[in-house]
Amino acid sequence: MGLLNSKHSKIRQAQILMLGLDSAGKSTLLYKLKFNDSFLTLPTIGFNVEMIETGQNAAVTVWDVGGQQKMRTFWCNYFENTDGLMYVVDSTDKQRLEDSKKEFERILKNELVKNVPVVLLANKQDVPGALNAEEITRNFNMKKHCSDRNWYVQPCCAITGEGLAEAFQRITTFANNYKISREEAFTIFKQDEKL
Ligand SMILES: Nc1nc2c(ncn2[C@@H]2O[C@H](COP(=O)(O)OP(=O)(O)OP(=O)(O)O)[C@@H](O)[C@H]2O)c(=O)[nH]1
Ligand SMILES: [Mg+2]
Repeated sequence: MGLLNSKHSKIRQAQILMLGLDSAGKSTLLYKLKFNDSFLTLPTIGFNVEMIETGQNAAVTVWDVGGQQKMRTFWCNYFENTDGLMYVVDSTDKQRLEDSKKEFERILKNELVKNVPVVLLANKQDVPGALNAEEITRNFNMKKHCSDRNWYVQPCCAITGEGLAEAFQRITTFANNYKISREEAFTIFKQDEKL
């Protein structure tokens, strides 16, 4: 995975929004994927944005927005035009699991991200005692809350990079399919308008 060159104008490019509580590992994950390296991160104030190539003729723009409490009220400012949502969970932070779940449910209720596909990342799997993907799936009641969209729960470790490529392949496929169905719906709407 690497930098994209601006000449690649024909590349399908989905917009991916990455959210989750502070310290979930969003920025670590983003930079591991982008540079294949582990960086010391500081809490994100505002956002980071990176373009990541996910395959031949496929790329995603990833928006990594700070997760501190005071930043969460601004999350909705990034919802418009999102083709895929990545929600990062610190699988070791059992105390704040409920908070994380509440924020997740709040996002899903927003009309602007209705039907937008979700990949939930069960991060920090390298830490002994971390909840596994099945436990996170159950805890977040994914079947119920994501019944109106494509979803997947991916176990990962942002430090070693394990699970990240799979997660990004998955969200890219989901997001491109979502984009196509949205464009088709828009075309039908426009045709109906002409009648
Ligand atoms: N053990 C372990 N630590 C991790 C992992 N991912 C991130 N961390 C650590 O978790 C801490 C927070 O990581 P960040 O990437 O800054 O978290 P963030 O989600 O971007 O946080 P905000 O910017 O405040 O929203 C850092 O000390 C990371 O090194 C992981 O998979 N395993
Ligand atoms: Mg960050």
